[in-house]
Amino acid sequence: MTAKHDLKPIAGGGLLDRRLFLKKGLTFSAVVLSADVLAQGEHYRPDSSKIAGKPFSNYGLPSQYERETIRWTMGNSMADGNGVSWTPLQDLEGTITPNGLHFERHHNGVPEIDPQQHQLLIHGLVDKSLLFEVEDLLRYPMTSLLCFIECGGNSNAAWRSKPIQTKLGYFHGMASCSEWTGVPLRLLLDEAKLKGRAKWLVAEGADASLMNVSLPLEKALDDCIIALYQNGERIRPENGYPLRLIAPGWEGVVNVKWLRRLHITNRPVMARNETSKYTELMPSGKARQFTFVMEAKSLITHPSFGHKLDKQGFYQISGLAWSGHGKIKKVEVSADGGKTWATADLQEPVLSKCFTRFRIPWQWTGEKVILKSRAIDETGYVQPEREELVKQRGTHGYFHYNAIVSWEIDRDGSITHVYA
Ligand SMILES: Nc1nc2c(c(=O)[nH]1)N[C@H]1C(S)=C(S)[C@@H](COP(=O)(O)O)O[C@H]1N2
Ligand SMILES: [Mo]
Repeated sequence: MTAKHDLKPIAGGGLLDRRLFLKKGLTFSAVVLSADVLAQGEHYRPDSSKIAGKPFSNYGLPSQYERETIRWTMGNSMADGNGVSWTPLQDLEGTITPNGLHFERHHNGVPEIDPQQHQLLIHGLVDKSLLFEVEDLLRYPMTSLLCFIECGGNSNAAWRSKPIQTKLGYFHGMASCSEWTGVPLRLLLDEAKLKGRAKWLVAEGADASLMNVSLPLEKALDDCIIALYQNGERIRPENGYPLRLIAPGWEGVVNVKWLRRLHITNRPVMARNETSKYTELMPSGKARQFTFVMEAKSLITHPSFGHKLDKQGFYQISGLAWSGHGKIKKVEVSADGGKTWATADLQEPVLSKCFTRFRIPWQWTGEKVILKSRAIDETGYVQPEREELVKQRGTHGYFHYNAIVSWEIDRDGSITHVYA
């Protein structure tokens, strides 16, 4: 593609003004059609228009030509069904993750739960213990919210001393974004009447791992929901059917799936996933614990590793940014390895604790360049460079990696992941 217009870069490496597309008279295709080709095109009858199409289907699937847009699955030997499947962020656009591509993280497989047999118990430091059938919850007032879920272990390969060469989704794809609908947790806790000493709740799943974690009641009463629906349909088994906890902006592990019990307590239970896991040894020799919020991050999804630029000229750089602290305020992009930055366009609506799509036009002149993106959230927090993050957190880290990601575009248009 070439754009013959006012293509004066606004930053190094050929970055163009984000408002370029608002201008009239842009041409993105250099080809001028001959009269012959034009006539042929006008009268051509594609094969698909010569016979009746296929019948209706009860549940739609993607086109057979999109079969490579799949989750990449990775089990481990710690337990049956323990592992991850990654969202192919490099192949998707917009902000919503299709349900079949939402990342998965299970500690002991996906349980098969009959909603008629499933119950949610709320007990402990409450005046009234409550037991809900799924049917009961379906009759409660509901609310919908769009938010990302990101595993605290997402991007952990980037702590390694050498940059991993793999597709974006295979090391940053433990993050997905959906519209979740369910009952505000506050409603249920108000009904149970919390005792004065109540400070925490311990949420437990009904899967074989009986995974449990502690959550401060402050968060539970703020914006958590007991979700029953995901992007309009009932939650998929992989993501917690028939119900799960959603704690917007907080690390994936507290979003307990197949939720069966909320035990109200006055202190955390010190479960495996908040002591031995999801804690981090800092350079001081002390460990951080209960680092719930996922801090601002951004990724250029296109172009990224595995894509190839086949010619010089015009491209649109596209990516995702999000912050567990609120809205994304700004995303800046660099095409010269971080020397100069230009502000990207943010796709509306920009929502709190939700994926935000950013885009910026770019003219590639065939030179070797390094692309980077950096997110700034509404608290003023700026996504750090890798060097800065390592300085703060040392190299024993595994969780909460959120440094700037750099892609090097070589002269032949191939793309490598670099630390720059
Ligand atoms: N019951 C239960 N809940 C769970 C888990 C689990 O294994 N069992 N995994 C947790 C972790 S570590 C993450 S990152 C998220 C992943 O949610 P997803 O599989 O819907 O993407 O679920 C959390 N909730
Ligand atoms: Mo996780």
